[in-house]
Amino acid sequence: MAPSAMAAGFTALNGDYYNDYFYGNPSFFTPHTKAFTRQDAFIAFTDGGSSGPYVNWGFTGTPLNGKSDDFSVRWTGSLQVDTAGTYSFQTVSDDGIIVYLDNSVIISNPTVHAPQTDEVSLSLSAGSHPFELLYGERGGVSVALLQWKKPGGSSFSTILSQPVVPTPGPLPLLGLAAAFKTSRNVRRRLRSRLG
Ligand SMILES: [Ca+2]
Repeated sequence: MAPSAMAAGFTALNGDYYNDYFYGNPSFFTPHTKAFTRQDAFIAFTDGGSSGPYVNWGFTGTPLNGKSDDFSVRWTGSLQVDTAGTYSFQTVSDDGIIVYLDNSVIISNPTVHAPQTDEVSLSLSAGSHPFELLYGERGGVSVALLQWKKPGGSSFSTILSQPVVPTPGPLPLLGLAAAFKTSRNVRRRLRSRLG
């Protein structure tokens, strides 16, 4: 398929989640063992401390269940650009964040900080661009957001994986709802059998 025929966005967005804070150090990730990996639909997560286009981290049912401090994520993937031109990228981070595109750092705010916005504008060719984002949460509020503004665009929007994959946040709730429904049906059947 020609690159221009593919939808703009991430063709894959692999999230490797780690149990400790990376302290803004890219060398943290390789020697450490990740807690789990999942495919994310976008990068727009918080623990509820900020308003915006966020979902909760969705750690329920993962090895980071109950964790809200001292974790890190390394997202890797491929960013598909359908139209050549000037793209603006914007992150909101709390805490450290480093973004690579085409194997170069395009945003770096690696310190422990309250939510901060960083922006960069780049000229990009149409096609596939290697992407990596390092992020970590030390304590308190956690926010990780990546948005882009396409050539000629007037506002930022969250970059989605194409095809769109389910958001991780609601899944555990859907699972609980299904489990609850099942247990209710089982109880009903038991009651009808006993009664
Ligand atoms: Ca924090």
